[in-house]
Amino acid sequence: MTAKLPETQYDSEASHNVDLVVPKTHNVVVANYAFTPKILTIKSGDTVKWINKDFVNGIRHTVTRAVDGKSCKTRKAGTNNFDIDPLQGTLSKTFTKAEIIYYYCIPHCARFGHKGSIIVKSK
Ligand SMILES: [Cu+2]
Repeated sequence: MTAKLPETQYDSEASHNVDLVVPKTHNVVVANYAFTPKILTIKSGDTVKWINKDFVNGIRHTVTRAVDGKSCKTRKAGTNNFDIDPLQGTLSKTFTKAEIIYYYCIPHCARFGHKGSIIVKSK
């Protein structure tokens, strides 16, 4: 009779295998002129989905990339703005490299401090 490892031991091994890590989707709720969570930490390969809860009231928000976390006016040169789709009220974007992304909402940043950031960590 051959020896067989218990099932639980197989599960334990698998959970420690980095190659099996599945990319996640993180939701950011956009409501009341705020991004929640305001600062989100993710891993490279993960997707962020912004959901505009104010869309039902006809309020448009944008997710616009900034140079830093202080400015409300500067779009980062050479990068796409990833504005929320005005028809759907949601936006999904996958981040593939370790970096810090600062973003803001064009109509509400200066008045309401409507901005956020994403910290992308390497896998
Ligand atoms: Cu806004």
